[in-house]
Amino acid sequence: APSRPVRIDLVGVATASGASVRGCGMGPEALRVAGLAEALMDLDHAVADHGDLRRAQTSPSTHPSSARMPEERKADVLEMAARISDAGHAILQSGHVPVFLGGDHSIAMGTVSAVARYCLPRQKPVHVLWIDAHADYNTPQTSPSGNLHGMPLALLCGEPGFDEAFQGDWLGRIDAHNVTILGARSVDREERRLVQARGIEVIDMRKIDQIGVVAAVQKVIDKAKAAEAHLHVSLDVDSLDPAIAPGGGTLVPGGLSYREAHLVMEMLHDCGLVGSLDVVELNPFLDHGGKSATLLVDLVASLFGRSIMGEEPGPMEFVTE
Ligand code: 4U7
Ligand code: MN
Ligand code: MN
Ligand code: MN
Repeated sequence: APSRPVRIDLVGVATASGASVRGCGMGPEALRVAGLAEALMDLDHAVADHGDLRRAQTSPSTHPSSARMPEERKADVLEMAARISDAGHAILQSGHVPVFLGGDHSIAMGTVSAVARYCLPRQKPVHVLWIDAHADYNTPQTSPSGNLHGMPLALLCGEPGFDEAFQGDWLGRIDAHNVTILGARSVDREERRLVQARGIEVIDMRKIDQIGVVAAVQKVIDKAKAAEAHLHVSLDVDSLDPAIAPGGGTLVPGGLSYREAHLVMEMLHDCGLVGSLDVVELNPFLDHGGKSATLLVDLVASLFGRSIMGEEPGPMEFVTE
């Protein structure tokens, strides 16, 4: 089947308010410099870059790094989430494929909300593939760090413990049974208890070692296909092994290899179900000469149809109006 070129809308979210390590606010620009738009256009897609969402002003802090007061950072995260949710929703309504460039992973509170709000009235189930070293399923009660980039999935799955400030019209909900976490190797004790209680599928690194990424990802694809779902992919740079992707603030050894990660993306392309994407947590300040940024761009290219032998890529039946 011939590949269908799509219209891809890039939305940068220049923020690190959900993290304690600063620098991932520069992520969107590093992905541009690494040639993201060019790589997608080279695959015959139409690309529009919406530029970056960012706060108009940030108050300088007298403290180093983890710096600003938790309440102030929370307000930033929530403001950005609302803006991302509205921007993403508008892009989906125009029939385009939004690609969100983080920024820390708290931006997924907004990105996945956009997808959920778009799909709900269309009776389209939302499936989420969360590719990450972490589960990002802490609540404000269970979080060991208080950092909101460790909590987006819990909020999106309707976990109690988030105060009313999190419950705006911008928030969309997803079903925990439609979430798969791939590549996990650092899950906090209380977080693990929650993830297990809600029935979230976790394909951790041990499982990948044992069954391989092909079987792991095929399972996710089969389930999404059977449900005729919109598949949202949320790619955290720390899912990758730190040896190939050093540009992250929360690195954990033992991650996905170069080929494992590409194979995941190639399979996702061929399934034709992916309708939206996050690329998050890239920290250019910690990266080694653009190594991680370049890898992420190549992975996104694989997801959008780049293949080694340039064969006609499989169907790309993205959600359109
Ligand atoms: B990321 C952590 F405690 N679980 O909640 C937490 F280990 O978006 C890390 O996946 C969260 O990078 C990492 O702070 C968030 C910690
Ligand atoms: Mn994450
Ligand atoms: Mn992570
Ligand atoms: Mn991280």
